[in-house]
Amino acid sequence: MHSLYQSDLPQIMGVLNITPDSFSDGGSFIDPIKARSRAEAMIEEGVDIIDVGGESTRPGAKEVSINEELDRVIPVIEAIANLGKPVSIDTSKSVVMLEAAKAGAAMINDVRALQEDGALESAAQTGLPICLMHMQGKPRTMQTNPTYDDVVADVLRFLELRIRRCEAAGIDRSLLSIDPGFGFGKSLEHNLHMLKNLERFQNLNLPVLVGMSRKSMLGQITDKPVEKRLAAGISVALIAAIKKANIIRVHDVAETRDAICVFGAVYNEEI
Ligand code: 7PM
Repeated sequence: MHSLYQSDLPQIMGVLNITPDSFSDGGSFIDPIKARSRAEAMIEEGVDIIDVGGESTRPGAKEVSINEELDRVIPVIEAIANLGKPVSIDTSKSVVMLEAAKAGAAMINDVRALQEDGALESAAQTGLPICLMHMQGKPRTMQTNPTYDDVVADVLRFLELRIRRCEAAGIDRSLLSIDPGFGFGKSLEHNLHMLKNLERFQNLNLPVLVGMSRKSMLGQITDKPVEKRLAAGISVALIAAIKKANIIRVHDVAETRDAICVFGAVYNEEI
């Protein structure tokens, strides 16, 4: 049995958070065996890329030390790198990029678009594909008063600049993808305007990745807490698919995949 999921449909990136607050063991102990079963479950559900993140970038979150982030993510990457699906490392830290690559990571996902010290050079050194995401401000304060002239134009200009810096550092353009960074220094209006105009991000001729799963924009729209945002998350994922997103980053792999599969079956190359 196989579904009607077509190759022109977006890839599903599944979130495997290994921050202590997201794995309810309490404390800072993260069990690679538990993480591996979560990864296996996502593969069952049809995930295409597994995104491992050890730094909480939630608005207001405090920063994580290099050693703490390494202790969280490296054992997990080692435990899941041989499951047959590419693993991406959600990090901004140069050392974490290098160590994750050695541990078997197949992609770098950086919410700070390689702006931290040494990140550009280290990412280049790994030779891995890279997702460059836009964020305004820093996680602790970014939601205070986000301001843009034209959010899509401003985000595009930033991403273009980062692409040029990557190319200057010797990274082949074909390794890059871009992400407008939903919720990262954006009001609800900014987020909605970006989603409505998502096709404009295709102008850079690079794969477009989006992540809206469980985010507060969905809470603002539905007035529901994080554990009741599944339907809203599927809805925005579907809109992103219609607007030609190439990779969709979600917590709920099976449900999102079904929704996008239906879209593909109905429209089958017509849009
Ligand atoms: C805790 C709170 C952990 C919030 C993680 C988060 C994106 C990302 C994140 C995104 C890309 C979340 C965020 N969001 N990477 N990493 N795009 N490329 O809500 O939108 O998942 S972390």
